[in-house]
Amino acid sequence: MKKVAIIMGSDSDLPVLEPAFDILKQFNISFEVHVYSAHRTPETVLEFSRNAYSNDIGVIIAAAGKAAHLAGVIASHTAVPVIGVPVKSSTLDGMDALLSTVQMPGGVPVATVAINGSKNAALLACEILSLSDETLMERILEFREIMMADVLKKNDEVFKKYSNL
Ligand code: RP5
Repeated sequence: MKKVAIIMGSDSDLPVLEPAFDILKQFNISFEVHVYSAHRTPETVLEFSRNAYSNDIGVIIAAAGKAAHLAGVIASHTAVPVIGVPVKSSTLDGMDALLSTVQMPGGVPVATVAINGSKNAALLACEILSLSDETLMERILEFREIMMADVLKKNDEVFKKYSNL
């Protein structure tokens, strides 16, 4: 199976990406992690993006804060799917990164998740890879079943504790 690449604009973004590492490990997906910045290391970002497909990368997760151009710049140099994670790292509460990541011009898509939404970025990456791997698809469906059971268990508890019938 192809691997996932997680790119972040700064090592200060690392805490936001921990949930993505956990999910990918949980689903046994190989992944590589880099600190590359669209603004501070533009040549490295270009080289990484151009070689992503031949390096057997199936999905790229790109996380950045502030003027977050990383995901868009990567997407402009490769047709490997790019998932953007806007990072809350400034006085603007992540809105700057959200808009910089999500507002891509037509023709160069970036699948943008919520601010700091690296868990969903990893799950989406798993879903993309699962299209060519039935076992992975089954594991994702199992994950959903467990999530559903957890929520319904909480519903029972809350219903019993707070309802006043
Ligand atoms: C962005 O600027 C990074 O992705 C990070 O979220 C933000 C701040 O970077 P540092 O100044 O902490 O390195 O490029």
